[in-house]
Amino acid sequence: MKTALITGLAGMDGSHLADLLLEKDYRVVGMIRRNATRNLGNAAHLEERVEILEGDVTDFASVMSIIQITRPDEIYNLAAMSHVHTSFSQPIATFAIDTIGVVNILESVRMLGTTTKIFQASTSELWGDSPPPQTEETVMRPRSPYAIAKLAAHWMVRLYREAYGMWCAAGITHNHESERRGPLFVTRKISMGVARCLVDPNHKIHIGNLTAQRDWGYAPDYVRGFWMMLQHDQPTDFLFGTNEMHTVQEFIEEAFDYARAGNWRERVVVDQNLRRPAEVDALQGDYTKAREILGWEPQVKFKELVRRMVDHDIALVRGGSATATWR
Ligand code: G4F
Repeated sequence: MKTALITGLAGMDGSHLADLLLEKDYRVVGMIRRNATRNLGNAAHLEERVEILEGDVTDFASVMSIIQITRPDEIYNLAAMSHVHTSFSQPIATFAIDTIGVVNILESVRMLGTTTKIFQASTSELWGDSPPPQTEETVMRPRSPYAIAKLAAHWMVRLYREAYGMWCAAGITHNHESERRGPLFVTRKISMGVARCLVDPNHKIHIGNLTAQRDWGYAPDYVRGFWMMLQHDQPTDFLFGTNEMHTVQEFIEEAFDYARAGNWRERVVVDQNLRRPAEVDALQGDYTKAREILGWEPQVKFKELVRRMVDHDIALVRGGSATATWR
C-alpha cells in the first residue's frame, strides 16, 4: 500500500485527490492547518478514512516532522493562498504560503534523503499576459503577487530536480472548478448566484469584469492528471487544460440559459470594486504534452461543467443550505 501526503486536504483539489487515492487503495495522510476549531472543509466526508495531521506548510518543523513520521511515497503540495485578488492585499502572506511552503517540503525530503515523489501545484497564472494558447514552453509573465509567488515555487521545484536529482515536478493547471469550489471564485459565484436568482426576485450577482477569458475544466479530471504525473517514470512538468477558452460573460449566459433563470443582464451588476489592479486577460491551455506522454484527457468540458455546478447549487438553495457569501 502506498502512502500519499496531501497538503491542503480541506480544499477543492485536496478533497478530490483524496477521493481518488482512496479508491486506489492508498493510505492517505492529510495535513491541515491548526485552528481553534477543526475544519475539514471539503474533506469532511473523509474524516474516518484519512489520517489527519495538523501542521502548516510555512512551518519547517511541522513539515519535516510530518514527513519523517509518515514516510510518504508521494507528496502532493496543494496548500496555497489561491485567490488571486486577495494576493494583492496580502502579498506577504501569499509569498509565505505559496513559496516558502514548497521549499519546506523540498528541503525536508532532501535532508531526510528519501525517494519520495513530490507534486507541486503550479498555475496557468504563470503565463500572465503571454498570448494564448499556452504550452509548457510559453514565456512566463506573471501579473499578481500570487502568480509571482507561484513562479518562484515553480522554479524551486525545477532547481531541486536538476541540482539534487530529486523526483519533483509541477502540474501547471489552468482554471479547474467543481461543485466544491470556494464561493469567491467567479464560476461558483455565478452558479450560486443563478440558483439564488431562481428563488429571490431581488438577488443580484456582482461581477468585476465580463471580458476575461479562461480555460475552465473540471477539478476531478485535473487531480487524476496529478496522480498520473507521479506514476510516470520521469519527473517532468505538465500543463493541464481543455484547450478551450470562454469569457466570464459566456459562463454567465450558459448558466442562466441552463437554469432558465431569465435575462442575466437584469441580474448581473458590474462592480468596479471587484476589478483587480492588474488582470490576466486570456488563458487557454494546450495540453498536448499531457495527452501524448500520460494519455491524459479532460472528460468534462465547459457546458457540462457549468451544468454540474448549477445543478448542484440549485439543489443546495432549494435545500436551504446555501449560506456562503458570494459577494
Ligand atoms: O475565478 P477567479 O477568481 O480565478 P483566477 O483568478 O483565474 O484564478 C484561479 O485559477 C488559477 C489557474 O489559472 C489558479 F491558479 C488560482 O489559484 C485560481 O484557482 O477569476 C477568473 C476570472 C478573472 O479574470 C477575474 O478577474 O474571472 C474574473 N472575474 C470577474 N469578476 C472575477 C469576478 N473573479 C472573481 N473571483 N470574482 C469576481 O467577481
